[in-house]
Amino acid sequence: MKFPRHGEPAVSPTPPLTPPTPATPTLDALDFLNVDAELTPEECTVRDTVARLVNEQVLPLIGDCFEHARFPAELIAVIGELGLFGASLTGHGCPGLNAVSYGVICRELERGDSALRSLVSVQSSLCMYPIDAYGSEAQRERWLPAMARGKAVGCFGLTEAHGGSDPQNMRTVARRAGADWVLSGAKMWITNGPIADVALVWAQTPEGIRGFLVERGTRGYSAQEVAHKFSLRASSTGALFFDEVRLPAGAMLPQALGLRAPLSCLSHARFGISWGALGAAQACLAEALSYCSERVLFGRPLSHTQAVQIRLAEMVRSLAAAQLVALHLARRKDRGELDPAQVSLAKWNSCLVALQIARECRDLLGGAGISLEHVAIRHLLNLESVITYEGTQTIHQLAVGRAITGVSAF
Ligand code: TGC
Ligand code: FAD
Repeated sequence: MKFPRHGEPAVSPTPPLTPPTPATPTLDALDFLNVDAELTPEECTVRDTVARLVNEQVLPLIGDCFEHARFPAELIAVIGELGLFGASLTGHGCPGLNAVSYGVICRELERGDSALRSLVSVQSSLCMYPIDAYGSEAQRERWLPAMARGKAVGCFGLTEAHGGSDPQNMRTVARRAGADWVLSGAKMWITNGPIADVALVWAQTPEGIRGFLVERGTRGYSAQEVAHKFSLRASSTGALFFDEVRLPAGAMLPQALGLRAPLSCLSHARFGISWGALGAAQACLAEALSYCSERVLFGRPLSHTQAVQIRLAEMVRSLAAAQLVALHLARRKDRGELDPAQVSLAKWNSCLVALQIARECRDLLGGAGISLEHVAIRHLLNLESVITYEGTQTIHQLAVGRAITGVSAF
């Protein structure tokens, strides 16, 4: 045995590392279980159309919009021309696409930014859907064709400043004044509020909660942008104020009475979020994969280390499972078999999965992860809103808890 002489290294120096062999992935991290292979040709066409819009017209500008808190209003017309507003509705200029197609639209848009999915969620599920389901024919004709083309924008005013989780406790009221109504109160955190041509406002009446269509410019109605947001900065969010706003009888949605009506709209929008949030997660994961395969530390790319592969694999696992849940939910929705508590489970699951993935990806990028040069921090900050609006995580956990125990613990 040869002992090292004084001054010689005890072990031979590490031989120079051979350059890593080029990686050849065999499966797609963003769709590990090939869930998209289950899409019909029509659903694929919808996906590819929205993907092109996002790649060509959203991604080049969205980082700047986020940084400067600018809502990209120029995209409204483009989205309208593609028929993405009110896509699930039939008639009045709407294409009558199925639930999977609506999900795919939400996913692709949110791969760009949650602000754009928010725009479409509110316009489609929270404004056009209730006008279609609960409105008069005159209200449908007045608003649906214009909203479908992006010529008019709507918003949905349910939340009030004293507690959005408990909308039954709203203080906005509408009282009858002859044939008219007089609306008083305020709404808070309303997506599209400052830019909306029409606000669907939910108010207490002597008969129960009712919905009213309030047009921009109506005397006593004003909207104010919410400042200082550090999330959804490319979305327009506002407070709405109603100071004795006089509305004609035709402003009330005749078929909507009670909290059931706004909650039914939320079921549609929450379904869309269960797909949408996964688009944000895909964007973050794609970025982190590429970064980790190029970032060389300690002589090898990050993606060649066990710890990083385990973290990437964990993200793929939770994303793939959430994708299956979303697709299953969509097919059930198309068959009319969906229970609202199932939507709660999916909305909660997708938001949590996406938020965890965004945070993990942000971390894998190290210091670069806090820069808007990369997408992770933007999606991470957006997802803090997405997990809060349309019912917080706790609200959805309690909805699932109620469904499995029969006891309401809200
Ligand atoms: P509850 O007793 O549960 O229900 C009252 C009536 O409504 C029916 N119902 C539903 N119907 C359809 N779809 C649903 N999801 C429904 N949930 C309940 C229910 O059957 C009942 O009908 P009926 O005929 O017996 O009267 O009412 P509750 O007061 O106990 O409410 C429970 C709770 C907490 C779940 C509800 O208040 C709730 O969901 N709170 C969260 C509020 C929320 O999500 N707000 C969202 C505001 S909009 C928004 O955030 C838009 S952001 C959009 C974007 O930018 O993308
Ligand atoms: P609260 O209801 O005050 O909740 C505070 C905390 O208490 C939360 O953690 C919640 O989970 C918890 N909590 C509540 N109840 C319970 C309970 N029983 N047990 C245990 N914990 C509980 N609303 C609209 O109407 N239209 C819109 O277009 C819209 N857009 C939005 C856009 C953005 C960017 C944001 C941030 C919000 C938007 N909202 C909108 C409002 C959103 O729906 C509410 O923020 C949400 O419902 C929560 O209400 P809140 O903020 O008042 O929180």
